[in-house]
Amino acid sequence: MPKARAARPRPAAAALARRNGQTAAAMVTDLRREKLRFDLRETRRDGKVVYEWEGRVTDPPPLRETAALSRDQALAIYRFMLMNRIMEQQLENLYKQGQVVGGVYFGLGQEGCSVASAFALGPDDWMAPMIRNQGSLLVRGFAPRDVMMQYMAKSGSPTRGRDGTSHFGDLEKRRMISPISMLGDLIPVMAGVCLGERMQGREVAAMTWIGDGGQSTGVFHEGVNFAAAQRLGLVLVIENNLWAYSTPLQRQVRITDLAVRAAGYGIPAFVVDGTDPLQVYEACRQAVARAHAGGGPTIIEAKLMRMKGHAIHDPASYVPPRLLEFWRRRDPIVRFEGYLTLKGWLGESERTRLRAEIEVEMAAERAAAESSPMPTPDDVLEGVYCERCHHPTPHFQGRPS
Ligand SMILES: Cc1ncc(C[n+]2csc(CCOP(=O)(O)OP(=O)(O)O)c2C)c(N)n1
Ligand SMILES: [Mg+2]
Repeated sequence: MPKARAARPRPAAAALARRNGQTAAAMVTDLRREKLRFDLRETRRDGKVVYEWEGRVTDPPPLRETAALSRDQALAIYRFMLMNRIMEQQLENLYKQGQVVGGVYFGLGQEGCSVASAFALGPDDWMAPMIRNQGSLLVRGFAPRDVMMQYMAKSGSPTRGRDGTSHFGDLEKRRMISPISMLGDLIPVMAGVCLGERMQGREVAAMTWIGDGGQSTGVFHEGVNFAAAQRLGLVLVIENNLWAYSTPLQRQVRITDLAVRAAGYGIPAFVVDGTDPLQVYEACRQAVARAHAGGGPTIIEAKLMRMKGHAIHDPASYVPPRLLEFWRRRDPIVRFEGYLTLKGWLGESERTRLRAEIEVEMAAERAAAESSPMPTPDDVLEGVYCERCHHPTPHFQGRPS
């Protein structure tokens, strides 16, 4: 009979947790000052599915203070948010004037999340925005005219009129991967970007965004798991805006906080109020620092609301009006203005001046976009594939010794 092995002493719970990684609960840090307490009830009226909102329309708490942002940085974020909103108002006007080829997508109510998350990236980090992250493009150095020309399919647009929405990137200067319309597929791409950088001896952060709908794809799982297993610096912002087109979150998943999925990959996550740019910045900054240190990926779930339809064609009549009213009170720009005013960083006259300045700037951007000619038929076959416009050279030949 084999000799019985002496029973090993049971490690203390704390030591066990250290060895096995943290527990699921410990891995999610909730930075919110307000928990959302409402539900949707699905009923039928005249044979049609109708959603009724069960909750109270309350006022939001003040924003969460962070020492991570200086006055100048906070004001820069505010300016980008305003630009984001005013640019989208111009895009809506351009569409209504028949100048847009195709649709227009808006990030109304999500400006604070788009801007503050991108703001947390360093110059060597990468990003890959989704359609609603037009604010992140501004942070990364694109001009509003680039976005406008893109929607108008003008020859001066980043894709020289070959695409009518957001499918453009900039590998050379801005370290930006073009959005991929197949939801979820940017995640493994960004994990691959981190891997490529590591093979060249650099640990970087690669940020991308995904919606509550997009996080249900299989490739989300594959991508996040790969990044986790390889400890790649993926920073994944889940913009949980409660609707995936006309499907409410409750119809799609049995969990309330999508961040808890992180435990399945053994990685940390944050839950933040997506209408509070300070929380978004704080969580993303920590995630970026972790990526730079080779610590692996982080998920940040931002709770917010898509304040318009899926795109301009969609009146979003399926959204209960009181739900919109609840979130209208959480307008990120209004909330941030309140914070900046309380801090004494933004006075009434400065606010008016800034807004007027951006209006003028945006009108000039629009005029420049309008004056760009449409592409001509003779070069329609050019600029789709690389015609020696790039000079790809292998950066990496073999493993670093
Ligand atoms: C893999 C995949 N499935 C379906 C679609 C079609 N589609 C485009 S956007 C969208 C809804 C996305 O909702 P969500 O991810 O919550 O993002 P939101 O629009 O709310 O920002 C769908 C289903 C797609 N582009 N890719
Ligand atoms: Mg959504």
